Amino acid sequence: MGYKNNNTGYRDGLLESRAVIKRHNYALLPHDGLVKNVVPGFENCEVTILASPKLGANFVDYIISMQAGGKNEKGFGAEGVETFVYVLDGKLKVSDGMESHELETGGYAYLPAGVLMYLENNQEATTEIFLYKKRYEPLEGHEAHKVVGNSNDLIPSEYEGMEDVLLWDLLPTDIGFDMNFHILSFEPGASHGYIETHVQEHGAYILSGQGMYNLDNDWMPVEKGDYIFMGAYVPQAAYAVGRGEPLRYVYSKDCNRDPK
Ligand code: UGY
Ligand code: MN
Repeated sequence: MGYKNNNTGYRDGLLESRAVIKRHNYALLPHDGLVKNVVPGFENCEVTILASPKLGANFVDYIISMQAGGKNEKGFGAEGVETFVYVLDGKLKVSDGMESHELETGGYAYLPAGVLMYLENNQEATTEIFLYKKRYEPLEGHEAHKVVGNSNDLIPSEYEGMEDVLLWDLLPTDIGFDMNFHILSFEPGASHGYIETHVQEHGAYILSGQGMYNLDNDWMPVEKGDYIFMGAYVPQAAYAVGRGEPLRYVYSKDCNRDPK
């Protein structure tokens, strides 16, 4: 049967298709394909840039192996830019230029926009960190503030009522913060309850385990050390495979803002 739209609103047939606009953007960067990048200011550090605006992300993620003496003396961040660091393995000294904190594996620090972050490997052995920066979206009457903690000291909650999926919130949920960092952990065999589609972006670094990850309705194998960028509205879900460790990842998620 024919279909006609003569701009009078009159249609004389059945609709045979529904429009789809595909603008989904995601990336899976397996650990064995990562390369080293030179980032000025980082000394004795092997830096890998992960998601960046070139990929469509509103943030930049890095994996950094800090060798003995590894540091960034000029400070990380900029005016209007917030920063976050998570210690994957080792010991890290982090400072806002006034006060320094000693972090161990699982430790993290958030510094609000405009406060430079100084990092220094705090041991002879290599320290591995996951580093993040993003332009802060201010909200009148509210502010973010420095946060220092260790994920091992936090109590996770059951994710959407599933006892084999646990969620940690690393940062406060108050609306001065325009993003949060979380850890999500799936016991082998556990999965998301449904394929999520949402406006927020994620940069996720896999801390342990193995799984299958659904990105825009394609399932792909992932494992410890891999990195996933999920742009806004990318359909996404995971299930954990294997018998040993949980599939666990640390990830960022923007929040608390009305899109402009
Ligand atoms: O918080 C989240 O949106 C999370 N459940 N997304 C994800 O794991 N891909
Ligand atoms: Mn999500």
